[in-house]
Amino acid sequence: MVDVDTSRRSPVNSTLGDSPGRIGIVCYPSSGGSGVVATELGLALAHRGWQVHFITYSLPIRLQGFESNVFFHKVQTDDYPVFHHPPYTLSLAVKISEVADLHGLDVIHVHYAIPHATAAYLARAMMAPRSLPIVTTLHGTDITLVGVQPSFHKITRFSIEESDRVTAVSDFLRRRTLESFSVEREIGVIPNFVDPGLFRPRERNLPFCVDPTEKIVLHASNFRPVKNLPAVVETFALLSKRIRARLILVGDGPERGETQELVRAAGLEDKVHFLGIREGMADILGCADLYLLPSEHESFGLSSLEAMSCGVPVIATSRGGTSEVIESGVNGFLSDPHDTEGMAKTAIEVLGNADYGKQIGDAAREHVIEHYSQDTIVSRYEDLYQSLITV
Ligand code: GMT
Repeated sequence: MVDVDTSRRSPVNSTLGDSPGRIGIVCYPSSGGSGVVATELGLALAHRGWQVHFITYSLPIRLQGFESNVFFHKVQTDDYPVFHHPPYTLSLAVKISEVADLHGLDVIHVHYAIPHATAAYLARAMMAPRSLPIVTTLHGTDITLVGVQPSFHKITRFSIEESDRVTAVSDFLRRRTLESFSVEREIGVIPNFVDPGLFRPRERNLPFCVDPTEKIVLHASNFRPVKNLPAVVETFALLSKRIRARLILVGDGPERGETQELVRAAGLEDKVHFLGIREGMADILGCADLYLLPSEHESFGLSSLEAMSCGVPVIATSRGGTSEVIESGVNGFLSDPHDTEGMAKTAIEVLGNADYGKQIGDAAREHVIEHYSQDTIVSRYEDLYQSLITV
């Protein structure tokens, strides 16, 4: 991987020998699901010979180390006292157009509509008459929470309309987008994916989980209100009255302080670990006994997919697109996210009966391998790009 100075190079043409092409990927570099999907997609494409250019304000969390065919372009914003906020969208648009020109990008794929799809639209307009096909992938809150806000609604709709291809990570999100924005265009569904070779069952190796008779309950998120952290703590408080267990919380965000307070108030400090943002999620997930994701809604639920791939039984919210992935009682469980008693009851059944837990976990892994393997889903994105490059 190279941090490229794009400012002094001459344009290259789009002929790349055996390489399928050059792609720019725009995403949020933080630990949120959209950035993780974008990064894993870019890395997988690079392994397939694509030249991949990440364009973000910092190095994406899963883009550590050096990889061939992978380039990183930092978006620099310039501040000035007159600005209340530096206009990131403009700096991003300029950077996209520079990278596209200098490296001969065949396509730009933006993850999370706001403001990335708008910046890509501006970049394409600045580059005319040279074309730059735009693929926009909608991930969830860009539509359900942010894009629908009055100050963003019109520009979100416009940017979706102006993209050459639009995908959503679930049919729930596709339908929600059509309803909320009255767009008439086609939106394809390409679900989240996982590498089952990496996300696999593992021996327990967490230093603070030394007691093999103690069950490990896990939750990972960006600690935003939509993740419903109080339900995680409440469910754990109820189940831990019956089962010897430990709760591991991975990630960070605005609700962390309140969550710590809830844990303290419930007298669970000695049983709950806050790990913060971590690399190596596969290692952590692979040794859990149960994964909780009681969000207010999830368009897909990438973290629960990763847990399922590790053979870990999941209790996830029933609101959103999770029912497209989980068949409740067969390869995981769906629950109203506020029914903490119901979730605790299910958790006790799963954790209290190792055979039952293994049955659900095995079914989950099998389901993921069959439908959500990286190899299969990345090929679908490649087909999408090829349909734009060859027209
Ligand atoms: O809310 C998050 O977890 C972050 C957010 C994001 O865009 O980074 O996640 C969304 O995208 C993920 C990847 O496609 C989906 O798996 C999540 O379900 C979705 N989150 C929500 O819909 C709340």
